[in-house]
Amino acid sequence: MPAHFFGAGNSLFNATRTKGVTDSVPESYTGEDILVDILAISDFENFGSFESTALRNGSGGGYSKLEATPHNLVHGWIGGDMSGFMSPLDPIFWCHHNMIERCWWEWNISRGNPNPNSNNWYELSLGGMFCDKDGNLINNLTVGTTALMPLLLYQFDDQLVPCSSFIKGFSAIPLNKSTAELREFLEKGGPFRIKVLDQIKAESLERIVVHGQQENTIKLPNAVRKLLMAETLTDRRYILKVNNASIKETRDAFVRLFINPPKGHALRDKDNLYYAGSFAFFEDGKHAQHAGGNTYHIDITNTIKRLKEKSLLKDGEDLSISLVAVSILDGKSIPRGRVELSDLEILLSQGKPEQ
Ligand SMILES: [Cu+2]
Repeated sequence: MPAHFFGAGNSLFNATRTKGVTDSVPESYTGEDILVDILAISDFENFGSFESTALRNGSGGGYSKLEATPHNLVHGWIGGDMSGFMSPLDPIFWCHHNMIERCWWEWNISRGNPNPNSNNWYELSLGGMFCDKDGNLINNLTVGTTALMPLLLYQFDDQLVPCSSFIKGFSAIPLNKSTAELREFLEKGGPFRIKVLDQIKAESLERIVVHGQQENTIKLPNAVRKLLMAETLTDRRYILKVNNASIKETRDAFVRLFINPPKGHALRDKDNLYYAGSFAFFEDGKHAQHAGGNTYHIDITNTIKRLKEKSLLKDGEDLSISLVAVSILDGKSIPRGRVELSDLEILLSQGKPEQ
């Protein structure tokens, strides 16, 4: 936690935080290997979030890796105002979001992955949410406009691209695109979801309650095992879709998923052989029971490959998924009943986004 954000009388200080100047965000939330994995995802739907028709939950949206893990985890870990929808009250919010944007910049502009070519995304209004420098409400801002900001307003100083003369005093490092080409690329977008080749509901029974560092193991139907055992072609990916996940009372928990762990195996960190991914919550705990809960996409391809290589996933044997709820703040157990989800689906998808 940067020291600039602490100290009595400091306008950057916010007393509601649960973390102090001596704390560091755990490596398992935002470490280099975490970001390397996220930035390697080529479709927006699995990199950031799903297509949505409104900003808040219940609009058909869903969380993917950048948003479900580093974004949500840092919000919850800092705590206080930062853990919910009033997070911009804490000045450290702007640093956190700038870092998320830096990741987006790297993914979108440096690596050339397109933003969604969908009007639901591009034309989604942010009107009435921001002011100009004179304090007047801005009513005509859209998500699409924000995608152009690296060309119109500001850039990251180690990633300068050719831009308008608006930014003075920087010598731009040319990418292999001109300003006009880059603008066209940003305005046009591209395919943003991978093609689903096969889809199996793993569980659509009563709600699954996830609690503590105990196993919440769900046996998967044989059809799922068959799907996962099918030869893994290089351009195939396995995505676990978690539906209707919700959290009660607090929002300081996240869920880790493990595939086929042996009975009694201690399920703890991301370095575990069976670890498949995680997702965290970001919502107002008091109003968290909106219809439907949250949806998440978790790419489990690498875990499946690893388990197959080590013969820990075999034909003819049971296949299970274990879910463990962990406190974001201290890694400790979460009381029974705090986290619930209702069904899981496994999607077999094509690796590259398609129109
Ligand atoms: Cu945020």
